[in-house]
Order: sequence, then structure tokens, then C-alpha cells
Amino acid sequence: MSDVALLPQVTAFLGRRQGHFIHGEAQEGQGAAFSVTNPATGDTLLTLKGADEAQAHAAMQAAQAAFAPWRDMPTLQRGALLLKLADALAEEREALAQLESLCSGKTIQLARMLEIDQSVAFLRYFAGWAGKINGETLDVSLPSFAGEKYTAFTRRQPVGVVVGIVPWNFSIMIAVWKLAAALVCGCTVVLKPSEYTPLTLLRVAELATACGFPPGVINVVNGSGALLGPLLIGHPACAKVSFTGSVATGNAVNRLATEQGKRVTLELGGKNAALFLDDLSPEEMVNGILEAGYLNQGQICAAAECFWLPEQKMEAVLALLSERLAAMPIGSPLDEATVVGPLANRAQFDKVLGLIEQARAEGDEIVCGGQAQGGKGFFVQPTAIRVASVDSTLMREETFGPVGSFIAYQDAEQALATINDSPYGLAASVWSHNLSHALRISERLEAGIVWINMHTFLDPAVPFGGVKGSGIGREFGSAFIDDYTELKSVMVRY
Ligand code: TXE
Repeated sequence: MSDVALLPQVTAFLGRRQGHFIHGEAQEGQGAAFSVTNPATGDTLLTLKGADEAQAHAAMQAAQAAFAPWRDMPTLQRGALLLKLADALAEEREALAQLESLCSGKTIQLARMLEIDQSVAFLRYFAGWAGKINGETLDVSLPSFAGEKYTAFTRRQPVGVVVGIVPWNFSIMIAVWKLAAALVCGCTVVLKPSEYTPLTLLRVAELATACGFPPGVINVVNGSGALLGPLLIGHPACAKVSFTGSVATGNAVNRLATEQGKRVTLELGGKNAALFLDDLSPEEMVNGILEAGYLNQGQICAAAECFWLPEQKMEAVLALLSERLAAMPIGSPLDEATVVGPLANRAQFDKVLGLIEQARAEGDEIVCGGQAQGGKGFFVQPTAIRVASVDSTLMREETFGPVGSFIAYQDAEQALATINDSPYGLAASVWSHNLSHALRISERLEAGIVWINMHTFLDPAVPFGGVKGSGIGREFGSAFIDDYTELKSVMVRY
């Protein structure tokens, strides 16, 4: 097989000077230059200049100026614009997927199905909330002395300008989660993509403008997170921050935002577990493990990294899993036959290889993989590691790579207790034909989302977010409304 041919509009986009999207216009940066690297080759795709302080403030001011007219636009009109943007993304599917694959190393198939098709689905879902974000009428108990009566109602009002800070693993889809939720509530947004994947959101913002979104409603500023984060969050117009990324950066963002009285939603990673009960066959377990742990080279915040297997099945599962991992086509992400692409950037590549080395040093057993693939690009073999004990670093530290850690258990209750003994709790799964047993375990797993006989699938109707150190707040479902609106009470005497 060979790479798909790049569409002319992708080559043209890469040939243009890129920077930011502020007040409905593409702008070049005035700050420090940085390069975007193709992780499949290690070559520079293009160099752009980050935003300086003046541009970061200009983006916030543009969003602030656009806020009142956007808030006051008839709600269904806002929903209609989100639907138009969904259609525009669907039409631009291939070009956006190619651009995303070039920047992030995501396989072209996943870029199409997750970055674009899922973004379209989420946009349509959130558009459907237009006209349905309501308060309630309240029964007031105040006494009446002279025949006067009372009533009260609540309204949901948009919080204002939302700063959306986005990571590199799903740079379009995660941005769309924040953007669509904010916009349907009547907020305006300033998005800050990761330095590693700054390009596709610029194209999304261009498409939105062509769809008729007024200038300033969607802004994109690129550059160093350490520089821009404080500038955007600290700006007086910022009412709320929605962040997805690492625990360390998320905690810093949280401190900064809460010190200044800004609302925060955090979706951080963790160390997600998958618990397989012993009624499953080794083949069923392996199918589950591949779904839970290895999609997008493991670079999914909700992916499982710790796999708990019944002791008597461990050998058979690891033997079969090793065969299946070794047979996965690894190579160019633009080749439709590729299943395993590169890791998204050099920092991630170095981190994952470093953690594999540490595992070796601690006496964990590398069952398969465990090496860089060699040649150009940031490829790491899909890897399975049987950890020496629950104290191994790999049982605690997120690799965010194609690395599963395997541990045997004798007693499922003991396994459950150890899984819960974690500072994190984003996601977990339990696998069994015995639905009754699995449901009982799901009640006690400490995670924001628990899957039964599935893992990693996200649906716009189902709230998503972490407990403990894995985050604050929920995205999707109706839960997002609390985060993007203020509840106002109105009392009336008549
Ligand atoms: O994340 P960062 P990185 C995890 C994963 C990965 C690790 C590091 O384990 O190995 O994080 O990735 C912006 N104020 N996840 O370094 O730093 C930054 O520019 C405000 C899990 O890329 O968290 C980018 O836009 N913003 C995760 C975003 O934060 C700042 C997905 C995320 O970058 C900032 C990605 C600051 N001071 C990585 N510093 C998940 N939960 O899905 C940086 N940023």
C-alpha cells in the first residue's frame, strides 16, 4: 500500500503563512517562531510565529466585543450556524483529516473517523440544545398580607468569553467539544491549540467564518502555553477556562483561574484500568485489550493502561496479545492500511521510551515490543509489559503511549480495591459475560465513566469527566450546561 495523495488544498494551506485567527481574520504572529514537525518523518512541516501579548489580548477583546450580539442572537439561529459548521466539516473531511494526520501522526483512517466524523456528530448534538437550555418556574412561599402574589423563575445565561485550551492528541475533536458547548450556550471562545498541532483549528475557524459566524465569536491563538495561558486566563474578559491536558499543567491552570475567580473545567489524564473477569476466553480478553489500550498509539486520555487479568488466564492472553500486536501494520499514517502510526511528537516519544526503560530497570517483563521502530519518525512498537508488582512505576505513571501494563489477580475484590487506590479516576472498564457481576463492580469503580464490555467510546449524550485528580466538571450530555451558564433567579411581586 502507499500514502493517499495529498489534496491540493492541503498543500496550498501548508504553503501559506499561518498564525492565528482573530476577529474573523487569519493573522500572522508577532511573537516567537516555532516549527510544526511531521512526527512520521521528523521533518519540519512549517514554521509559524506565536501570538505576542498584544495579539493574545486582541483575541480576548474580539471575543468580548462579539459576546453581547452573539448572546442576543435568536437561539435557533445560533444552533443553525453550528449545524452549518458541521456540514462544512463533513464536506472538508478529507482535507482536514490529511492535515491532522500530517501534524499529529494520527492514522488517516482515525483522523477521518474520530477527528472529523465525531466532531460533526458532536456539533450536531450540541446544535440540538439550541432552544432547550431553560430555567424553571418556582413556587414561592412568601406570605401575602394585602393580596399581593409572588412568583419566581430562573434563566440560564451564558458566562461570557471562554478560553479553551486544547491538547495535541485530538486537536479538532476536543476543541469542538469546548467550542460547540460554549457557542450553543451563547458564550464566545478563544481557543489555544497545542504547539504541536496548531494548524487544523485555523482551518476550522476559517470554515466557521465562511458559514456566517460573526467575527470574534471564534478566535484561535497559537504559541507557547506557558506564555499564552496566563495572558488569556488573566485577561479580565475571561469568564471560564476549559482545559484538556496533563495533570501538572491542568493543576497550574486551575490555580491561576481560581485565584482570579474564573470558572474552570479540567479534563486531565490519569491511569485508567480495565478489569477482565475470569469467565471470558483469552481471545475475548485480547479483543478488549486492543480496543481499550492501543487505539491512536494509546494517546487517548480515556484509554486503559493497566490491565487486570485473572492469574490462570495471564499466560494465554499475553501469548495471543503478543501475536496480535506484532502483526499490526506500523508505518506511514497516511497509508490507509496502517494501524500503528508514530507518536505525536518527540517529547512524547522520549517520554514513552523513558518509561519503558524504567520498567526494564525495575524488573518488569517486556513481553512484546518495547523498542522504537527505528528509521525516521517517532514510532514505538506496540508494547505489552508484565509488571513485577503493583508498586511498579508503570502502575502509576501515565505513558500516554502504546504500552499496556499487565498484572495478574486471584481475587477480583482485591483487584478492585487496588484499582480504586489511585489518585486518579477518569475512566475504567469491566469485562464479563456476567452482567450482574459487572454492574455491581461498575457501581464501586471510582471513575467518572465506567464502561462494561467496551472501552474508550465517547458519545455526546453521555457525560464525560474525571473524579479525584483526573478533573473537574463534565462535558457532554446536559451536564455541560452548568459549566457554561450562570443560573439567574428572577422574583416578581404582582
Ligand atoms: O500537555 P500539556 P503536553 C498528558 C500525557 C502527555 C502529557 C504531556 O500524559 O504525555 O500530558 O503532554 C497548554 N497555561 N496528556 O505537554 O502541557 C499547551 O500549550 C495554560 C493528557 O502536551 O498539558 C497545550 O495547548 N496552558 C491529555 C495544552 O496546555 C498551558 C492530552 C496541553 O499541554 C500551559 C494531552 C500553561 N502554563 C496530554 N502550559 C488528555 N487528558 O487527554 C501548557 N499549556
